Amino acid sequence: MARRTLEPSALFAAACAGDRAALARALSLLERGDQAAREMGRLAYTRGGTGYTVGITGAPGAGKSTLTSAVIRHVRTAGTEVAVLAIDPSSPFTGGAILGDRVRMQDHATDPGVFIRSMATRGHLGGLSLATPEAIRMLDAVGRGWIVVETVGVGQVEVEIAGKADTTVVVLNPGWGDSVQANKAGLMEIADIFVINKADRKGVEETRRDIEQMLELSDLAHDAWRPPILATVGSTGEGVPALWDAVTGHRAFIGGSGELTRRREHRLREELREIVARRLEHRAREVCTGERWESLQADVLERRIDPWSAADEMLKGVGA
Ligand SMILES: Nc1nc2c(ncn2[C@@H]2O[C@H](COP(=O)(O)OP(=O)(O)O)[C@@H](O)[C@H]2O)c(=O)[nH]1
Ligand SMILES: [Mg+2]
Repeated sequence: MARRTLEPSALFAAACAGDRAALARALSLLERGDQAAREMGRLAYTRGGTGYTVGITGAPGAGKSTLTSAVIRHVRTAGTEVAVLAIDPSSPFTGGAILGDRVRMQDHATDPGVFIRSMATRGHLGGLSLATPEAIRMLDAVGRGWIVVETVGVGQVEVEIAGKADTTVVVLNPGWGDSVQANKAGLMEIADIFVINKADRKGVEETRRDIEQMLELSDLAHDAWRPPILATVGSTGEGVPALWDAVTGHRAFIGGSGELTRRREHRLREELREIVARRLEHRAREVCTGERWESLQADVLERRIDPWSAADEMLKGVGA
């Protein structure tokens, strides 16, 4: 029944009861960002709070999806349930995932303990940065304890999203220059754990030294948590148990130090601020149309009124 209805509360209830198709539809509904999405968001927010997010980020081709798949395989041997949100802002119409991701993730398609979703934003007012936390809250609300978020670590918005996880893993490759690129992209600041993936190739030690040098120059090296630098081979799973140990170690560390609470509060405050800003922008576009707008523009152009006074006129009685 829930498959056919779009009514948010019925969909939400079905998703919470473990109906995967309903969960997928609930996420699609959230991505649209309309009134029904608002209602879904309200339902999810009141129920969540126990899930933990792990961000996996890095340049395209670094091996994030391969590594994510290996991480899933590893945690599933212990029976841990996991959800994956793969974010690819470059292809909103295909649902976000490139074919390679799809194929790799098929390995887990029949495992009920794994839920994989790629994100698209379609009409969402706030774009990816506001759609992502809502999708995460939905996965959290239905009881997914671990939520892995794969993001491409290029571009300001993407790096911002990547840095919003509870634990952020930055994936680099061996060889000269990769860490320099990562540093430029702003990935060094958000890293809780570094992974040198494709460690079957030459140059692991050079990359490790590069990262260490950059850490020395940044504040990170002097924080209570010094990001470990690990080596993995995503395609064989080598190094993945140690990576997962580092993730759970970081979780325990920030849980104990109060940093987890601080991070989450900071994220919520930022999100709230962004929602207000986006809604005001949206309202501004609505307001700047029509007759009054046209005539005020004419007044400004003919110097009967200055731009700031004209804006005051436009903003009279405007709510968002
Ligand atoms: N040699 C080698 N290749 C890898 C490794 N991990 C991933 N790859 C390959 O690197 C390519 C990009 O991997 P993918 O996971 O799609 O990267 P993403 O864009 O970061 O998600 C694919 O061809 C993978 O098979 C690894 O550890 N060693
Ligand atoms: Mg990928």
